[in-house]
Amino acid sequence: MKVAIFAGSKNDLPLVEETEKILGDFGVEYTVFISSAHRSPQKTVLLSQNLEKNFSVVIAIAGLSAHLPGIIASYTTLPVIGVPVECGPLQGLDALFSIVQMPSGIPVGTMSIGKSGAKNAALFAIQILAINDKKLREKINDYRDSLKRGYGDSPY
Ligand code: RP5
Repeated sequence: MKVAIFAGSKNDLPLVEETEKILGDFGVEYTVFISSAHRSPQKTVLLSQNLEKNFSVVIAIAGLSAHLPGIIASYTTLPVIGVPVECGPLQGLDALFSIVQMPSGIPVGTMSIGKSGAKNAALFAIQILAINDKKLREKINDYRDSLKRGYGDSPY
């Protein structure tokens, strides 16, 4: 297993699917865990403490007062990528601030709110794995080429 995907609620699964699709397209193995930082804290801690046996990168998707990525990051030295869910009265701005404002010493790589963040989390995880995987790096280059073909040369 290479990528662990955490979601704070089963209601986050539509966003998880965005991440899964890209990992699947690149042939990267993953496992999905539903575990809340607040409603199932012991389960979250136990899972986080045992990640290093089977995983290389973690993606944590959570909304509202989104402590899930930070809690996981405090229990593992694997890179943790956080994705804020677009939900609740603040539409993900609360989750973005929760995830991005980690105290010095315990980093979480924070993606943008919602679908684009969920997709980029997968791509970022793949780029981390590709450091030691030439074939995966080639796939990323092919993917980037497909972006160029779709949108022309301008990054805008
Ligand atoms: C977080 O609170 C979850 O990540 C979810 O996005 C949000 C709302 O959870 P539910 O009440 O929809 O289960 O824990």
